[in-house]
Amino acid sequence: SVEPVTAPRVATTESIRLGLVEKLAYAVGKDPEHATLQDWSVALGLLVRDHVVDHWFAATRAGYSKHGKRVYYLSMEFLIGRLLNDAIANLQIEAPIIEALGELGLELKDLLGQESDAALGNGGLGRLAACFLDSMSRLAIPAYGYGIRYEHGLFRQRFHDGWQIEEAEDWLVSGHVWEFERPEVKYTIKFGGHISFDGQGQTHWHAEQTVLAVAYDTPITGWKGAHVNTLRLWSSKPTEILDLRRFNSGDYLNAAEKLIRAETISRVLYPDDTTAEGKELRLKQEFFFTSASLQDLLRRFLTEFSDLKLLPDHVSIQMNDTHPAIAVAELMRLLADEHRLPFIEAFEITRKCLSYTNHTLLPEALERWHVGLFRKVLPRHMQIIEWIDYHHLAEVQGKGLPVSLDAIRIIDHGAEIRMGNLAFIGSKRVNGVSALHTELMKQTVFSEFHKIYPDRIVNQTNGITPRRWLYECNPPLRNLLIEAIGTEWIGNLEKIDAATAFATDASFKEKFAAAKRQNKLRLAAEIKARLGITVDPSALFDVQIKRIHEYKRQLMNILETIALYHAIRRTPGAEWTPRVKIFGGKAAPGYHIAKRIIKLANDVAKVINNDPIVGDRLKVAFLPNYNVSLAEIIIPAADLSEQISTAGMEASGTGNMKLALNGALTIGTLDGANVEIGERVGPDNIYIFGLTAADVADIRIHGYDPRPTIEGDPVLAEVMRSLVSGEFSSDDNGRYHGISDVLYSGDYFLVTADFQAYFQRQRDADRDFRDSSRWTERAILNTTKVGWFSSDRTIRGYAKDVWNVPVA
Ligand code: 26Y
Repeated sequence: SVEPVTAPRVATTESIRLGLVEKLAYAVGKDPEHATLQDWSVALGLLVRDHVVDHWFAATRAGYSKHGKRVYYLSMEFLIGRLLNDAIANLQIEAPIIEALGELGLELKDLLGQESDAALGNGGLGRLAACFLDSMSRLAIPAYGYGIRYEHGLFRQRFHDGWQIEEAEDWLVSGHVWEFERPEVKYTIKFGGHISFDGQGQTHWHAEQTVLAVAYDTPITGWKGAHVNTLRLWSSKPTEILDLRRFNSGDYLNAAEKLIRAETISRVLYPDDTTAEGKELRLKQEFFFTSASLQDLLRRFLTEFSDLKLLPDHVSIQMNDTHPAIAVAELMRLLADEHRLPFIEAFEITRKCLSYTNHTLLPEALERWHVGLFRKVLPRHMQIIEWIDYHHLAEVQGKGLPVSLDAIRIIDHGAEIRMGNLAFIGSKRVNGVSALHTELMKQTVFSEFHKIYPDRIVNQTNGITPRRWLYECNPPLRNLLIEAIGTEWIGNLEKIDAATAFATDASFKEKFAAAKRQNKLRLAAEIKARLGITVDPSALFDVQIKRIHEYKRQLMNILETIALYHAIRRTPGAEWTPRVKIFGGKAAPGYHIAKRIIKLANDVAKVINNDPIVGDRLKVAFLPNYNVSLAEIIIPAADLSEQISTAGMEASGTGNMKLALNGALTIGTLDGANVEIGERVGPDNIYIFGLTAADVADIRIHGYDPRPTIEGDPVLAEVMRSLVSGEFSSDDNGRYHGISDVLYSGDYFLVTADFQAYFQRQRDADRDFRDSSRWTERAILNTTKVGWFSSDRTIRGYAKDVWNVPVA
């Protein structure tokens, strides 16, 4: 037998230098004379990967020997970003690498910049899944992430004349060193066709189409390499390579048709995170990765155990939103049809294994499928869902509780399948992602379910990994913290509170401000390089970075920018706090208003940035193609964090946590996790304004007329006039009439209702920023008081309240 690798290798400058040159030669096929930066980057990636693999094997062996419970995190999206620096940081091998590269005349940061950004997600939900993988490794929970290996991740954004243009993303084109293809790990996935029963209790699904799901594994290194988990992504492949009948008859091109049809399933990430379109391909993607994942985990379970009744003791499956909610029916199908368990037993087991996280209350984002389409794609699952719906209804009726039965049906009036209801009924626990959001879940979408199952809904407030979002992205602040309080906070962020004692220490304050300035210089250089705009690094950097959506109210920020611009022009000689408004974010390609909001921001930027009266008092920079790598540059440089959603609409937010941790003060509404951030940093260190969720609910009931609000506020009225007059669109005066109309007629997101309060809080921030010493103290307190928002804490919560697994 082959001896397993026992102790992970040690990195020395010498071993790294020799290893690099060897990888360059034998894995990349280049000699140092002719190697490009990209070649060196791949060589370094492969070398670091060897170190990761040593730790990975150790973890996998330990997992098998313990026969414990495994956690499976099913998610359509994993917004991972780059992995090289993350692995180097977690393994603590940066110093020898920098030295070895130096000897070769290379710089680490140049090589890091060569890696493509794995953007297999839209935004918050996908990035949360990536932070959770990191924390599950940190806590040594034996876990697998399961998702789709999209050939093309989220589209790349560029601006043409200020309008968003989407381009195909191509992360795999120059090779991805982190994944291991597992051609032997493959499952058949069926679609369509019909069902027959053979009279002996056996059900047969005669599929119309079958494809293969092939595994690709990426190791996820935990802090100090103590544990490494696996992210397993599925790629779709045809079951036969060519249609031989067609091929032999000379029809070469059409012989490849099935191949293309099969590979289409994992071709591209759906770029919409707000409107759930009932598209067939999307449903196929959801079933494709869910079925492959469940087949895989059942196979793993059955290599260790034989009694499927024991499944809930060894398996916890988390559904990241409803995208994998078909798992409820698919697990039942596998248990009942394939493994011959009675339906009722299959249902019991299923409900003990699965749990569901809800990330949104927006009705348009809740998934529903037309029964006709669903039956066509998944005929057997349609039958199973009908069984669950009927069985569950009878169960509830039996309890005689005063609930609306309409609200708890999975199949809504025989026409649509509500995936949220399916997920709820099939789950042991259902959780929201912030205290407020969980409360609203209980009161709104799931209120009837909550009456029946009062213990099922639990809260797990989101978190972020401190490794990527402080240690890796902010070296100046990281080093300062280590100097002041040591290194414990990196693996245990709540310890960062120890630095609170330094908030009034003159020398620490000075160093903190210097670190912020260094980060701002880095961002200023990026703004210069990407947009040609020169910004003053001592100005207040005011940052709003997130997907563009009306409920997130980038529009309100732009209107405030216009109001400030008007005020500066009126009295340029007054005492102004120089500000740079920084925006980043993508609009879904079909979301026309969101795309027009981007155009407005760019139009406003053009006018303001070129107005000599304004000069350095105000600049506006919308950085294109916001992604994880750009976030890593923007976040450490922010002074002010815009979290200004209409109260009740942002489930949690996680950018709010990243920005606060990096010493930005929040200006925000009492929405999502802002509420909990405010509780921790204290009211003096956050700018809260505007309507509460309760106020918003009230207004929605009584109706809102924006006109008196607009006309009663001369500042807002002037801003509105500028939209209509074409002040920012002289080439097309009518361009923003539509936006003006939206605000005048109903203003669903209550931009005008919150404008005045927002404008006032912004002026408070202006005033406070001028006292730079005091501002620095408050920035420090933001950093030191938000340790609770570590995703390590969140995952401990899931481990205890949802999964019932031990943690390190
Ligand atoms: C069904 C399809 C249209 C769809 C695809 C993606 C629907 C929703 C999504 C993604 C939603 C999402 O990213 N939600 C965000 O989740 C974060 C993590 O919990 C929250 O912090 C954030 O408030 C929420 O908007």
